[in-house]
Amino acid sequence: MDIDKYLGVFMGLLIGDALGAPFESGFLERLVWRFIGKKAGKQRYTDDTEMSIVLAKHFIKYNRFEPNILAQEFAKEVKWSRGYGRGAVYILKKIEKGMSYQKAATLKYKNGSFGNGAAMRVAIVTIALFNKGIEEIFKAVKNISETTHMNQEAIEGAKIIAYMVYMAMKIDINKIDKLPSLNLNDSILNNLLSIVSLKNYKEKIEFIKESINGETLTKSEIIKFLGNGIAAINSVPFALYSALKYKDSDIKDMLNYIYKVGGDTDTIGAMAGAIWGAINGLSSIQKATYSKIEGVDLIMDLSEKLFLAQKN
Ligand code: R7I
Ligand code: MG
Ligand code: MG
Repeated sequence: MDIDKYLGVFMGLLIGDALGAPFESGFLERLVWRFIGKKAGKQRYTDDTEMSIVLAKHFIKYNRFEPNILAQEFAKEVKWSRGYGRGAVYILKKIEKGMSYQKAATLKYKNGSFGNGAAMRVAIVTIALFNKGIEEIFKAVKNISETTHMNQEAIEGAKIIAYMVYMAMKIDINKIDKLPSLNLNDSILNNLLSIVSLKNYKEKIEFIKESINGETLTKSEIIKFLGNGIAAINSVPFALYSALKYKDSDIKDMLNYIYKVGGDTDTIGAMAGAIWGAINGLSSIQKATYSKIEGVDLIMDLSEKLFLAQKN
């Protein structure tokens, strides 16, 4: 596997998150971000990237994922200024005080959170375990999701993003022109459907299959048919639609489209950014796109270390 794709995944996630943060949610959130959204002149990243960094550092240290330790590490890192979900903060505070994640994760919502917090960081699981294959990745996705998200919808959303990144890593862009894009979209979506078990995801992916090769969906169509909110079921499908629709375009065009639709812009940007980066690699992103974003050197360093770790 090419290091450019490792860099592409993590940088795509960072870029989608940091550039999307100023557009997230409603008026109040955007107002707050106007005051705290810059750090030393650079655009701040949010919880999406922060949790991904924790995952990457964890894997680099242990060369595997240990959910109990990971839950503690997530908990230690939480800062309100990164814009965490309210349920996530609640759970992580309990874990920090010594409660097991198995207990904490269903305290606030009895079936566990259906938010997209497991899906937003899951691309890192795919690149860390890429050489181990998809079954190992799926096992880890479930275990890692459950440290904060016990809800089946949240876990399924994470599984979908993990698999999309996995398939995207395998696409050879030098050959993409020779493959009719129409067939590529169809085969990716068919593969995806084969691993999805929840009906509401299946329906949305079927809808994407029907619409992906037509006109780009408008804002109101996205909101009506796919959703653009904080629940995994309302953000994962839109992220994968955007990544497939814009895979041959500049990452900025994809992100501008996502930000215009609005809603959970940082997270949808992070998930789509990771998939886009897995297809195209960092070398396809102009430096100017990320030159004013916080954390670029760190993300590059962690991506390289993950790349080297998977060789072992
Ligand atoms: O899923 P999570 O980590 O949130 C990630 C989102 C991303 O957009 C980040 O950028 C950040 O902004 O937050 O955090 P949770 O708090 O677990 O879930 C997010 C929200 O979904 C919660 O604050 C609730 O509003 C809602 N939610 C639920 N509401 C009712 N019942 C999640 N699960 C439930 C539920 O079971
Ligand atoms: Mg965020
Ligand atoms: Mg978000």
